[in-house]
Amino acid sequence: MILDGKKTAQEIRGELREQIQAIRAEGKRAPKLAIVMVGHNPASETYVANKIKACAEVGIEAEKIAYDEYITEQTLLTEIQKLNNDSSIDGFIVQLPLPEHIRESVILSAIDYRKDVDGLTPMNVGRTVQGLPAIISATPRGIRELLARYSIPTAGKHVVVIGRSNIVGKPVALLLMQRPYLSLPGMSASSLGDATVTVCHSKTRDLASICRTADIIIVAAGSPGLLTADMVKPGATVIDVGINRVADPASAKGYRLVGDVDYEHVAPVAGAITPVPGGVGPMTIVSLLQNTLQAYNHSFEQKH
Ligand code: BQF
Repeated sequence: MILDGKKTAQEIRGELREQIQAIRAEGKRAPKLAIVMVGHNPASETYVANKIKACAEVGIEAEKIAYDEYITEQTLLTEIQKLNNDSSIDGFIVQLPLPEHIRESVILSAIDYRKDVDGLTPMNVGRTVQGLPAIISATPRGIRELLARYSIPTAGKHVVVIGRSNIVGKPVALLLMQRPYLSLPGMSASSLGDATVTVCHSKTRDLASICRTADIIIVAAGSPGLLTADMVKPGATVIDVGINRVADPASAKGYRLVGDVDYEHVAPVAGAITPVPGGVGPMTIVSLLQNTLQAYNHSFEQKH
């Protein structure tokens, strides 16, 4: 079975669009997302364009705020303070990666957690750890939603996560090991969570044997073709988070996207698998929209 993230994300956008239409029908303003972009990394430009287009489709107002790649950390912090204090903006993200001279941790820590719709601030991560209401980071939320919509339970299952980044590996491991009833508002009720999670990384010994014991493998290593067929138990679910550009003179753009999974050989062994493109990527974008609506609803509870 192919876990079609493109189609699932489209369905969720339809649901969001209706929810936002209902809000507008009450005479309330539209939710608004701001996207801070520093410099001009071509991949980031594409991602930001994807986000702006998705916002338009559901009725979220989007504003791109672009800065020169030489902006100082201090100036960027000042700009973030302005967004924190701007009541017309429900949520904002700082598109990653940032240029080398800007410390990602310093920037992320400055974002008001109530507006942190990427769910990457220490506050949202810590609140997630403690099972408190929080904004969940976009890719883990998208993965959980995809599993939920395909009725793939995680309770009691062995989930192997490959990759330990702050953006994907660590938070997805945390999310799937959670007690589900301590989970967060805005999520469809489900049997997700309660997994036994193993997190693997570049120093892990005998990755292949660990993977072969997995019911669900989540690959977020940034290494094309890392997961091969011999590492997958027949019938296991394979979630490919990798987005790698490989040169392809035959394609119009000169490259094509491949994941971290040797799809051709793994797909016949796996019980369910996400393609790249069209798997986790679109789910990540739609999670950002869900998080923005969550931040908007919360701001109305507080102030209006
Ligand atoms: C698809 C991202 C690495 C580093 C920073 C749809 C996206 C990608 C693929 C997308 C990503 C990856 C994003 C597909 C946003 C996901 O059809 O397969 C959408 O736009 N993404 C990002 O903002 O920053 C990244 C990956």
